[in-house]
Amino acid sequence: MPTTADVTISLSLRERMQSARNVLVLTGAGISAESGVPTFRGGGNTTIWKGMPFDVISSARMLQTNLPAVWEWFNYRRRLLAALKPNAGHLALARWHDRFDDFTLVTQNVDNLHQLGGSREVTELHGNIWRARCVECSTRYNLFENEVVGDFKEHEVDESDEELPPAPICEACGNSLRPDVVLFGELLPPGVFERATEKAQQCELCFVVGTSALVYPAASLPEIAAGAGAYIVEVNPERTPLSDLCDEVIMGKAGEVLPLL
Ligand code: BJW
Ligand code: ZN
Repeated sequence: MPTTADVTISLSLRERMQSARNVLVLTGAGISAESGVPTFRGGGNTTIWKGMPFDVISSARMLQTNLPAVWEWFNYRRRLLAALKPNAGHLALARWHDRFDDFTLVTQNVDNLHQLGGSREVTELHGNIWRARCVECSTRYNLFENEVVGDFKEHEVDESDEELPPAPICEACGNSLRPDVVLFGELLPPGVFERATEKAQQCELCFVVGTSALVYPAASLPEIAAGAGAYIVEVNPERTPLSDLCDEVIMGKAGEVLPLL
């Protein structure tokens, strides 16, 4: 399996890019790293927030036991994101919508940067950090641009032991709102993974960009594409558990590699 360490694009891949009609891209946190969004894992590190690994605070269990803490973690992340912009990797993929007859962009990211970069029809496997939904009636709320929604207000991150503000309340039914993201131990939104699977089975060329490929079911999409005969290309400065399955591994940053393609 060729590994392109100096970020030159193989002739075979160039030719495939020219002839492909049906292309699927799966992205992860790494594509947003060059925008300044911290990744969850990578480089031997795991994101820790207030002493909690992210898979503890971003979990179904934490939602049940401490919803205000979950809100605080997501408020903190939204505040970080508000100042960040899509990078050359997001912008390159946005152009691919017009380049291929059938282009599917599937992201595990909740940061909305693909959409801000001009991508349309983004399949969001893990939801979107700029939405909230009611735990009871599932009414959805838009949190864009720090908009105040219902009782929801942004709260400063408080390092003290003071009691956290309660979760915001649903205007429709009075129950609590939660971030509209998929936490560990939760099911993906109905139908979303099924549609992505269908596209993975149909694509000729599949790119896996900036994901550690550790989280399922997202990481199974390139496996499904490979099983159906697609040519798989990974773009990541580090190898992942999927690297051996790939036909080509381009070891580089998404913002540098994708514009070259
Ligand atoms: C660059 C770069 C640059 C750096 N350019 N690259 C099978 C076995 C065991 C467990 C399971 C299983 N199937 C399912 C599970 C349970 C679990 C799971 O997968 N666990 C594994 C960790 C073992 N999955 C789930 O719980 C899922 N639900 C589910 O399966 O439901 C059924 C079920 C229910 C109950 C029990 C069992 C099954 C839901 C998963 C939801 C994941 N949610 C999160 C948090 C979202 C909210 C939030 O934002 O906080 O989603 S977790 C976190 O990881 C986030 C990400 O979308 C996801 C993936 O991470 P990603 O994108 O790969 O980022 P990193 O940081 O890991 O990697 C970054 C990469 O970028 C690195 O490789 C860098 O090298 C690279 N990079 N700079 C390109 N410039
Ligand atoms: Zn409600």
